[in-house]
Amino acid sequence: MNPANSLPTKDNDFTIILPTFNEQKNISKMIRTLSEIVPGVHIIVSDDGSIDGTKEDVLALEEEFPNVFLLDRTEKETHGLVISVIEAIEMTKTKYFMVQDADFQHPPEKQLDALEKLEEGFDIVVGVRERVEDWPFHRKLMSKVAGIMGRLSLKIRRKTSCSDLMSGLFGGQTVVVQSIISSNRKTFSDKGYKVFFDILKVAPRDLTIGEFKYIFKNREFGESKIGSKVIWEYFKSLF
Ligand SMILES: Nc1nc2c(ncn2[C@@H]2O[C@H](COP(=O)(O)OP(=O)(O)O)[C@@H](O)[C@H]2O)c(=O)[nH]1
Ligand SMILES: [Mg+2]
Repeated sequence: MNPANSLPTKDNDFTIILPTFNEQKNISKMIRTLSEIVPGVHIIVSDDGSIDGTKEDVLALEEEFPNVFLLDRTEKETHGLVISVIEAIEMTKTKYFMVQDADFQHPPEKQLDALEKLEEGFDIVVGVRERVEDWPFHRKLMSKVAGIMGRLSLKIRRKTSCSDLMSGLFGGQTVVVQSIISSNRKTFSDKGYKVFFDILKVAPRDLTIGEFKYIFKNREFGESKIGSKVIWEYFKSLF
């Protein structure tokens, strides 16, 4: 890592939320990488009951990285990406937060771009995919259609929108997003997987959104858990 890429320690300002389900092959490397890029960053790993050693690896790193916290959701009644992320946002104590996949498909160095936008004062900050590496045609098509329908859905609701509603790389001013969540707590469906879109659906119209670009990388290790069932849940959640 080039030290010029690192920010000075900002011990209390920034939390990165990593939702995980069986990410043992990625999680330790991800925690180390993020801590190097943003020294002193707080990390919440929101794990939904992994059985591959993900949780054990996070616990083993907690001593070396005191700002790392495991939110172990194994015993919770409801599982799923949306609820895992929502609960992690609710417990965030720093001024800013970002949500990021744990599998390196979201380039961790882009957290510096995110932090810059957060410090500019945008309510919400989102990484916009300028390109997706090697997705099969059907997944690109579904993502495109989902984006068009999502924008339409927000337009009908007269809500603020952005160039990539399907991005999982997003965050914001913690108190702003926490207050959107607490006023609409019941609307966050446990089965959904696009948290960012669910938040925009219920957010105030004058919300400001800052964007930065990134390339959605291929997964190096482990497998995707997002199948056609969750995509169907998303389509149902549109209207
Ligand atoms: N907590 C939690 N994390 C999940 C769940 N499903 C996927 N994830 C995590 O969410 C991120 C994105 O999931 P992934 O399967 O890579 O989806 P894809 O990149 O859209 O194919 C990864 O860090 C996964 O480990 C879930 O049900 N609960
Ligand atoms: Mg992935």
